[in-house]
Amino acid sequence: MQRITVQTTPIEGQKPGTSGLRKKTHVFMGPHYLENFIQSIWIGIGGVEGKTLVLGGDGRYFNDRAAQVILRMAAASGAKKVIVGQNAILSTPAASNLIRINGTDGGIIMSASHNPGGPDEDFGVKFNMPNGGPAPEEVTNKIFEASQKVTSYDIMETQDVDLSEIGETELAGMEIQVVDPVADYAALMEKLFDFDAIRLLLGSGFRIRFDAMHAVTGPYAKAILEQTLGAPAGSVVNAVPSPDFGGGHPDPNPIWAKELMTAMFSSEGPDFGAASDGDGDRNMILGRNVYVTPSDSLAVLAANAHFAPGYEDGLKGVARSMPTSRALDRVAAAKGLDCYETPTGWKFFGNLLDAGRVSLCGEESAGTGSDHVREKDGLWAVLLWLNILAIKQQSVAEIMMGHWSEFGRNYYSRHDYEAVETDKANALIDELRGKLDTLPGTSVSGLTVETADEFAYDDPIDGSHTGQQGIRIGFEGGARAVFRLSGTGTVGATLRVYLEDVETDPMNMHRDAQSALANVIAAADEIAGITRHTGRTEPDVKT
Ligand code: G16
Repeated sequence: MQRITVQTTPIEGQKPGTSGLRKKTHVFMGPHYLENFIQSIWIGIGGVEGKTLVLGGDGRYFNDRAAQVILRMAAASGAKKVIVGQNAILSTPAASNLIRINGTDGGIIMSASHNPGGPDEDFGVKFNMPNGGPAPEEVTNKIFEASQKVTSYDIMETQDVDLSEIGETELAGMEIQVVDPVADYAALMEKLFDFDAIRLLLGSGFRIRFDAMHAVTGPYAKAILEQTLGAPAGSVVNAVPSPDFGGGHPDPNPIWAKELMTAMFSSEGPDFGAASDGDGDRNMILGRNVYVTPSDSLAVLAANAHFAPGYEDGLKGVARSMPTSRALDRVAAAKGLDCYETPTGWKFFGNLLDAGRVSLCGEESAGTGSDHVREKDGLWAVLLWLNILAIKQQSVAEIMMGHWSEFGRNYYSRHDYEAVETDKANALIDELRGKLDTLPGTSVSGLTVETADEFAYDDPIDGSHTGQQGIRIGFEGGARAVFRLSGTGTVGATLRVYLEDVETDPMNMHRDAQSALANVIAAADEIAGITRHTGRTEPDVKT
């Protein structure tokens, strides 16, 4: 075994996006690509010598090989210890938890989240900080700068480390602790939730279906929902993680989780349905014949979290990303809670959670979480829902109806235009930006523009400023359209259009969201010239 120094040259495009660096797998597998980025992480965090890290990933294609490279590089650069999930597997929230309970100097998570996996699909790497949360922009900028200057990296030349057995081993003097990916996470969930109440609910004939989408939450959901809480075997489906997620998109939304939608909208469907994504941080919630939007789910959890032991003293405050619907704000106003609006990206919640300003937060992109870790957490959201259902003894549909009649309903939909040519997408946003001053007061598709601006965020804790976080158009009466480009895609640009309208008349609360939003959709198209710029007449995905 020997340490070697490999000469390299910078590789273009290693700029982390909304959540780490995501590229096509074959790009990551190209010569020096992964190694350059890992070396840039070491430089960006001020070196890895003497440090302890957590390492794991969602098990997608190349996860196992990448883990070996990262371990050999950590050892060659003098890391003290790496705590690795068995077979290099860890869900993102479980990795965040391990970083926190072991007080490590951070961790590396290998995942491209809900993007498909396989040699022709996507791979990703991100660094999480000692608080367990995604690196903030200050650090990702340093990593990117390092990637533009990197000239060499150190790596051990040696055999693979056996990661299949739980226990301690070592690599060139660096300790390696292989841990059960599920145990510590399951123990944390047991502390937060009323497992006895959930057990009673699941023992009473209440049927659930959890779709792990062939991704990382399979083993977690089997252990917690079936083995610990007593859901009948088979309640967790697609539970064995596979490197290409069974050939599907591990994205818990009505489009990609079609199988679950069909089951839940059948006459004999289960009482509760849920799904999670590739790395286990997203969630989708369903009742029989009911789909709960992520924004509504966040609002319902905020209104009812006190039914779970971990939150029985009430919430410190709540936060949502800017494009997320303002259903949460209505709950916060009614309960007298502070409500923060942050840019898209879980990393922006970290300071608020660390400072104790908020204890629950979420995003329209199917992410909900709390101060128990510093990542969004799919299975946590499912367990909080089950805890609430167990205590309230109501169906999901009843909970939604009660919520809307108490707080009002925010109709909401996101329209995605995928793989748009980058120049065309940028031109659309630039044109919108250029006319913001002239929009207020104009009438479009029967709506009058009240406000138009570009969202920027000043972090109330560290004072950092983040600009250009989405164009917001507010209409008289409370409707809203938001435009931004995704920071997680790997092909061209994805234009996201977020559409919302508020309804407080109880007689009008049960409409289909697309029809309820028809005039907002038309106004958004007209204001942004979506068809003119992109040539598209329909979005690729509506959620
Ligand atoms: C990531 C981020 C989320 C963000 C989502 C969508 O989720 O962690 O905070 O909301 O991407 O981002 P964008 O709209 O820029 O594509 P995940 O689950 O992909 O890690």
